[in-house]
Amino acid sequence: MFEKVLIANRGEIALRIHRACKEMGISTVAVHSTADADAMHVRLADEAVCIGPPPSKDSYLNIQAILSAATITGADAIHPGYGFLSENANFAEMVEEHGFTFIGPTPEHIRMMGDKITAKRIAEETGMPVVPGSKGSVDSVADALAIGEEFGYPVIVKATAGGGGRGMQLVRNPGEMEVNWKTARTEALAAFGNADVYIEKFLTKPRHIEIQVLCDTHGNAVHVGERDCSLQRRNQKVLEEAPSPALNEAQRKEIGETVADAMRKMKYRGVGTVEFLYENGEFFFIEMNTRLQVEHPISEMISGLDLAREQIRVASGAPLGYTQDDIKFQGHSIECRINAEDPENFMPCPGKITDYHAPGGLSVRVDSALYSGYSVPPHYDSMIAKLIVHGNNRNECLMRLRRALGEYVIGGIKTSIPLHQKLLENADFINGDYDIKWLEKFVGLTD
Ligand code: MV4
Repeated sequence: MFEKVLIANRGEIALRIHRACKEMGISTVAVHSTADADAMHVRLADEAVCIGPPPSKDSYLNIQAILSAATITGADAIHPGYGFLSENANFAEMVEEHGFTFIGPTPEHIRMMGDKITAKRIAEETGMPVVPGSKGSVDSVADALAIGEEFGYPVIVKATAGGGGRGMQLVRNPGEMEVNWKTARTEALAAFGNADVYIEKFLTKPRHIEIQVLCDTHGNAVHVGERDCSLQRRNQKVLEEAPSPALNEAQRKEIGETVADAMRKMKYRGVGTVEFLYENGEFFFIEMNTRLQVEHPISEMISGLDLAREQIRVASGAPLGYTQDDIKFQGHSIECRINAEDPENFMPCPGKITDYHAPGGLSVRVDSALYSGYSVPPHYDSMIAKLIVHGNNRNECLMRLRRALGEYVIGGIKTSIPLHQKLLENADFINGDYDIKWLEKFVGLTD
């Protein structure tokens, strides 16, 4: 096992990884920008290294500075967290070349899943159901129109180097194809340096359901159930729940086993998430995320697994030590993402936290790096806390979540807590009756 891990991230996920390390007897190295000198992840870590000025590109994305910090502190491994360098295959490669272990998948798996056309081909080859559409990239208007005819409108044009909702164009009829196909290519080239696009049948009212997987380097793979992440606004998840209100036991087992089997076939290692659109009882693969995700805690709450710990263990070469049958799902869990933003207009609201009181009690978990007197810097993501609760069933979970949100005091800045409180009073949400379009209607803002 590693003796020292460098955590190449900030905020709550840096704390989450630090805590997993300490519970495994591993010492930790924090890295930070000058804006984060007083941050909680710096305070709790055994050692800390300043790696640059506030802008992420000069600090948390500064590969040379991070590798230097690992070298001077004698770290064995680097954990990238989520965002920043977590899905950068070149970074993973450089980490290994410098003699450190990258706590994540191989650079080849990251690269494969980062190219969405390749990801879809691999998904299909390993037996996962994919969204109907073009076989590879669509390089001419004529080919694009032929795909439209074959699969029927509406279709969606997506950038192969995109993902997470960036670089997509809806095409409702053949008349829109030429302009939208060209726009998609131009935007893809500008945003990602790669103009290649592919085309899929557009699903009009799907849910976003993702499967958590965990794999070791000995050929073992398990799934840790699903998360329903349909409640999003502008490609940002707002609230996630596990299990999905839309699935039954048999469906869960079937898609879970299909995904775990695919992971064994592709020799995936570490934790990962396979994203599907789910409509009319059918699953359609869209993307795979090769990182520990923001919403991993709800899967931990229903399974009892410590996914951060498991990720570190398998990265060190340890075998899982349990099988699918050993994983039992219990109850229901929901995560509310709490952002430093105006709950009315969603404008970011960084600033000083004047009062802070986190909720507690049975089955209530707060993953956050906040403290009273802390100043939320304006340079980074606005997510400042995750409130995660567990209940024996969905209703108990909802009652507990309302109770916990009511206890939460974050004074001095605006937060999205009131938005979550409104959401938890809504009949559609209470009934689990929502899809990926629902939240934007609810907040009364459409793109
Ligand atoms: C789609 C789709 C409908 N049909 N693909 C957006 C995020 C990215 N991961 C994929 N996305 C979508 N792909 C087909 N063929 C609708 C979306 C989509 C979406 C997906 C999940 C959650 C929220 C969403 C909001 C708008 C669009």
